[in-house]
Amino acid sequence: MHEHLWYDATQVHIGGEWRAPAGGGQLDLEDPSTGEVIGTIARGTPEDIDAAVSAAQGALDGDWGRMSATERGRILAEIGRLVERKLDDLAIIEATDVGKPLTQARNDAVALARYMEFYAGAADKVHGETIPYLDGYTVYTLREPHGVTGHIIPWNYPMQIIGRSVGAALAMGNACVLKPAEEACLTALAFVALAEEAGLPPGALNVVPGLGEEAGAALTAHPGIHHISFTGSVGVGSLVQAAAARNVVPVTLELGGKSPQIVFEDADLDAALPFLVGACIQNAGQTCSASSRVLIQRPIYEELVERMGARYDAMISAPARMDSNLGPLISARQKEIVTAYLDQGQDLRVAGMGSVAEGAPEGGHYVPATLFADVSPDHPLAQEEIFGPVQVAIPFDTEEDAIRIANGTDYGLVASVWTENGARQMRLAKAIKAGQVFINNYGAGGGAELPFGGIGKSGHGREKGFEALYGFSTLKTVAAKHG
Ligand code: TXE
Repeated sequence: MHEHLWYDATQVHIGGEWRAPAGGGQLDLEDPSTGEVIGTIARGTPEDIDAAVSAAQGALDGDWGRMSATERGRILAEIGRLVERKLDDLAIIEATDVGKPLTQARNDAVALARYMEFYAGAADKVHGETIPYLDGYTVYTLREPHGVTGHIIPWNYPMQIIGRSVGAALAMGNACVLKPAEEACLTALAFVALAEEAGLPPGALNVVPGLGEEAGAALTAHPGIHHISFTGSVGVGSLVQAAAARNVVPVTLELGGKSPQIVFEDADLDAALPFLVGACIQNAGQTCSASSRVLIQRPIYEELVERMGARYDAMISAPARMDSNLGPLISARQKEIVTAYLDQGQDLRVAGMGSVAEGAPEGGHYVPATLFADVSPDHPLAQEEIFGPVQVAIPFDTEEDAIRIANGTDYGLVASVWTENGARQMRLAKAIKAGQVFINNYGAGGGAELPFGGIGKSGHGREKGFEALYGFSTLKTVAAKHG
């Protein structure tokens, strides 16, 4: 499938060059919509990671390290323009690779361009400060890049995650080594080619696809890495943090969640309804911020469950190119995980269930979107991240109940509150344990400006917005004694 494209998926990209992975290994590239192998991708090795880290360090010691923040911003702006020119191509690549409907893949490409635009403008606006001190001193702070930053990303939103992590790291003048997921690495390779066409110096961004336990583990353990940004599962996040601890390197972990939407009886249900369902089933539920729990106050519970259920009944899982509201899951393994959760819900009330499109290829990884109702807050389906189009509805009576249930998981990524009562909005915004709380919306359109990250098992550190620029830099205090 690669012949008409501007990158080579069978190679790694290091120091501005395409090369065969050390060892020459290849991995199968599967189309999740059909289950068919449609090509191969490079199996990067620890040797490739080593070369990529050296190339990144070389860029820091060379042109990239000496470049002004304004100039870095101009390059990011140009990358954004090139991404915009390739929106349709990038959307098709991502839709094929991840199995997500074309419209959603196109939104991701638009978001990638927007991240470049945001971080382009921000690059020269991160300032230090002067600090009043003893007589005879001048004290000020400098914001400096960490150096070589490692980025390990998952398969669910490659373009968005590249935008928010690599974009911010480059804006601050770091040099990046990106290890995309083995299930979906094509847009990462497409991106680095566009970035260099836009003027990014060789070595400032290196992309090494490969297996997590091989290329990924080599990156996290590498002594030449100065910061690691990881998005993925809790289990691997904990391994990444442990590896980073051995080299005493800071990490940003973004690890998913069990995000609640809380609907009070005075809410505008017509406005809420599309968000209640859409925020869970987007990307077939494979979203870290998926709102997989909906907490509904008792007086409106039955009505709302019925209305949500009707939306589920109408949902059709279909191949990405058919652009229905739901695509397949990423892999046979992910389908197994989600199916096992559906089995655990056998005794629960099913309030709505979609179907798989007629003619959807047998080998595609489809599951019907499912809404379970009357689920106890401590049921595994209400506690564990499913990462599929599966949502639970939980009734509650009082505001205190709602807060207790919302906060009653190990996660704390996103939450939303639907109520017209302003005082209640403020109380809940404070009481809910999460990195982002939305009032009468969910996600606020995903704006690049909005800091994002979690607490608890959802991880730590913040990406997006200006916050990311602080995370991808270190602060130096300069105290000059001049008498
Ligand atoms: O994630 P992994 P998987 C959750 C979700 C999903 C589950 C498993 O619940 O069902 O995780 O998904 C790399 N050292 N999320 O298996 O394994 C790997 O190559 C270094 C939530 O896909 O965590 C890939 O690039 N790196 C999440 C990345 O880590 C390693 C998104 C993520 O893979 C590694 C994805 C190792 N030892 C899954 N092992 C979210 N927060 O959105 C793997 N990797």
